[in-house]
Amino acid sequence: MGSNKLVTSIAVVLIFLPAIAMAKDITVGDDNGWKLNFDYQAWAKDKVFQVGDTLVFKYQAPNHNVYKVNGTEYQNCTKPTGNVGLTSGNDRIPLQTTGNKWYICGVKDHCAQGMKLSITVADKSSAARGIIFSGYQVFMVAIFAILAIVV
Ligand SMILES: [Cu+2]
Repeated sequence: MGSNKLVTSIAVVLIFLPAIAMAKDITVGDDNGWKLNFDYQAWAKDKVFQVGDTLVFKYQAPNHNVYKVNGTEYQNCTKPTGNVGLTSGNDRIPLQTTGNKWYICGVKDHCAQGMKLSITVADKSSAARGIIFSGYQVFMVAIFAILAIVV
């Protein structure tokens, strides 16, 4: 019984491993990082953001920072009150829910100058990724079903 439990635990980990492995870090602006004079809307346009991914804002602190804002604040470049910005220079923001997300730099008028990012986060189980994922799951379930009988 004990070894059965172990096999089940390993099975659960391996079945859900692809979800963890496929989650990716997305560095905002790629090698440019988070800075002035960069078009983050153009950058984000052909990117796919999914639940489980992590946005990474890289910049020279304290020259910039990162505030998560709502759509209106994004439009108007308003720093939200009571919302403490991220200031480490290597800020990681896990994307936990689907939908639109907005981020701005709160230093001086950087946002108005274009340091603002608007993205749409999609569900993880979309399109090809979902098919590969479920194929792997079926395979692993089959393997561990056999193992559980044998062990
Ligand atoms: Cu800035």
